[in-house]
Amino acid sequence: MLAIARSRPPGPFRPGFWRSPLRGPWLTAVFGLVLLVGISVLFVTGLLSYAAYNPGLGRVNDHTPGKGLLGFYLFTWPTHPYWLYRVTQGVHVTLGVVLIPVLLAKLWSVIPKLFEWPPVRTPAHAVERLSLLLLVGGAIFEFVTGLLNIQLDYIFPGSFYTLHFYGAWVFIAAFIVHVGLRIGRMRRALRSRSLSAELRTDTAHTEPEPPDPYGLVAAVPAAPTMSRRGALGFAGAGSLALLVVTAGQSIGGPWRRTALLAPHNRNPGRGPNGFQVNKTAAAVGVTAAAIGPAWRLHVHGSGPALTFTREQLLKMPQHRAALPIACVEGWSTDDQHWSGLRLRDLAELAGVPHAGSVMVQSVQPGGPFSNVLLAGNQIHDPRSLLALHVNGAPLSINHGYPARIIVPANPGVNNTKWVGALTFRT
Ligand SMILES: Nc1nc2c(c(=O)[nH]1)N[C@H]1C(S)=C(S)[C@@H](COP(=O)(O)O)O[C@H]1N2
Ligand SMILES: [Mo]
Repeated sequence: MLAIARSRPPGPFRPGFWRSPLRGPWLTAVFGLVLLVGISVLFVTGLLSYAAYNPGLGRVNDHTPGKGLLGFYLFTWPTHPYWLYRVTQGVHVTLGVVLIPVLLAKLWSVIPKLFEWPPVRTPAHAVERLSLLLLVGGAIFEFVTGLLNIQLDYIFPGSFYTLHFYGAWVFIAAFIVHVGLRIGRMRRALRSRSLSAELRTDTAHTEPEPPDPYGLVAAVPAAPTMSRRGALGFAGAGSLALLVVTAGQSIGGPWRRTALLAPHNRNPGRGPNGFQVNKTAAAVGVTAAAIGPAWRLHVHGSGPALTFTREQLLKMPQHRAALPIACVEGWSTDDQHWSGLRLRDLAELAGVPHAGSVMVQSVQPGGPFSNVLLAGNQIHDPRSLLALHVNGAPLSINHGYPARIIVPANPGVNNTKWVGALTFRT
């Protein structure tokens, strides 16, 4: 041990290397408190997002069939209020983006600890450092996979859910241990200085925090080039800027134009079909032939299969519902006025009036999202439609012509476009 201690490498491993006079337990605790609250909300909204897919319905919807006990909290996702998923997922994605500057500031404030020497002092110290590896690694993994997913669409084909879901549990376990170990220290540190006094202190009057036993305060602090107020303001302004260019994609209305970071066309055109398209028909290989005059809807239930042309569907009683599309990527549309057939009427036609689930199949070839299971409560909600029209016009090809699913509070991905078959089961 002594030999290792003596062989301390140069550079960041030397106590004199880290010289910012701002680092200290108080500043770390302020960022830590914001992350404590924010990450708790991220975790809960993330669990809700997973529940919203109704993975309990079976293999078709469940992208993490090996989850075991981790699905303990799953429940049937409600259809009320109809904007539920728009809010929970909008908060999840927006908050995740907004917390990035705070996460970076927090990591900056503790970075000297990464270069502790000797790297391991005692077995307990080794366990603690390992838990920090899971904590920091887990945080970076969750933020990076989340960001890639919202910016580049499904860069991890089919497995984003698996990675982000298991990553979240690893991360949250390390997070809970970390909070348990540090909450006392955080509270003491927060009480050690007054926030309002810090916010009135300029650079010239900025003094280092008193030396601390944890090694955050610089051993040889440099003269300040920025106040603590400046550091908090810098991170806060970063978060605010991200909020302003992100939140509009979920809030909608005139705010949509401020969503500069939104990956999905901020200006999706005019007219009845002028709202965001996630994937175009061409992008997913839906051919003109598959949705042309030869298209049929096949409805399976208790009796022989029923087959309908679009004209036949249009002659049946049409119902209306004003519902948004809300995507797992955080963007959502404003309420659109859909009309078409009620899923519960189709269930009745199929001879399964008390249907407990329906398997929705798209004419889209292959792909993990062309088959979806919807639950009984979703079928029986009178606003759940197999939509043929939107805002008074026939669905455009990119919005799912000839027919698509629209269900209140349903994650966008389960509102299947270009539907070819429905199979109702009790
Ligand atoms: N067949 C099929 N349906 C689909 C998709 C798809 O790729 N294929 N994308 C889903 C996703 S992820 C979303 S968010 C919504 C978007 O609907 P919109 O493009 O009409 O806005 O459609 C869903 N329905
Ligand atoms: Mo989506």
